[in-house]
Amino acid sequence: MSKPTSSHAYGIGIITVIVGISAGLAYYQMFYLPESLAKPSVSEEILEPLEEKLIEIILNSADPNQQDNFVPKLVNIQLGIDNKIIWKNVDNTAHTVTPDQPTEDPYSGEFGSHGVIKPGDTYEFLFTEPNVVPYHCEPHPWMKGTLEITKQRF
Ligand SMILES: [Cu+2]
Repeated sequence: MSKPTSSHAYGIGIITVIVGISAGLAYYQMFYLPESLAKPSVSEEILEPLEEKLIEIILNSADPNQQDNFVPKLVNIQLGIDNKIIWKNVDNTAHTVTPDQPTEDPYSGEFGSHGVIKPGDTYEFLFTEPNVVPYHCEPHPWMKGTLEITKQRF
């Protein structure tokens, strides 16, 4: 006598769970997922900085006895001023720009040249957030540089 009632309640319970899961999935796909995949909004002046910062990989950089390789070695960068950095390899050996620790910019993604920068080639990266990034050259680990990215100073 109580059996039909309990199986009825059981059925409603299952439907409730299914509806709940579908609603959750729909929310995840329509709202949560696009938002988490979308790039963060970055102000126009940071996306289009006034200047580019040039770092040269100078001749004979592969020589461990040569002091200078990434020139300049320590670079202060201001967001909105010169936060687009270009490495130009003016050496006759291929080099890399590789962060000492994996470094990601929320807008530009993973920092570092994937593969080598051949003689005459460039590698560029746009930083959009303050950070301190020590980096090196993978084949010649004595080649070291540091970037200090700060907010614009007025
Ligand atoms: Cu190198």
